[in-house]
Amino acid sequence: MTRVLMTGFAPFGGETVNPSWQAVSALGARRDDVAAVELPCEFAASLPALRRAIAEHRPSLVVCVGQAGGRAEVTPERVAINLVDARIPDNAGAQPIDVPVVEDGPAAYFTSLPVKACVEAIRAAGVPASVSHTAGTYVCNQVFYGLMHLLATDFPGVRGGFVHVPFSPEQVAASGRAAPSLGVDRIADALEALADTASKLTEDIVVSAGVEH
Ligand code: PCA
Repeated sequence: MTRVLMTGFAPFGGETVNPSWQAVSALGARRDDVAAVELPCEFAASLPALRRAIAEHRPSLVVCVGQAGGRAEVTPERVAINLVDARIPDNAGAQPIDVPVVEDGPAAYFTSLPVKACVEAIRAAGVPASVSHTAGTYVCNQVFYGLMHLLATDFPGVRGGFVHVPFSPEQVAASGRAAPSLGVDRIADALEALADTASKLTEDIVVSAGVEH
């Protein structure tokens, strides 16, 4: 049985909840083979916490999840870049600008999740989804890049990737902002479909996920 480590983030940017952790903890409660761990939304502490979680749980698959407020879909990320450029301070007050995640690391890493097959499986579970080609330049991209670097250097054979999820309805209601949202149970359904697909498939399917910008 594949053991999956799934992480979500602590609330940040003035929010009181983070849908990534709400959904990941719900899935961890549903499934014995999914270990759920919350990461701090702090540049200095997030990757050490991720490394500890991988060392403790020894998963064969690692899926890190974060909030992308404003997105309407669950978006498996395809590429992590070696760059931090923080829009707002993190939860420890740090706001690094234009620094690499890993000094002298490669410019980017691709996910090792079959993101297109995962998108199809999430849609089949009734949740809107699409492949994303940018995880941003904040803590989520840092964790995604750091995860892929860690797996490449220290945990051969372990696969991993990152997924961004929309606001939860309670966040939108609390702020009164006109932003799309998805219920936490539906996000958990999406993450479950993604974990099951990624556990089964090592090669992605060939369908277009290209977008025009
Ligand atoms: N989202 C932020 C960091 C933590 C989170 O949940 C991001 O997209 O970088």
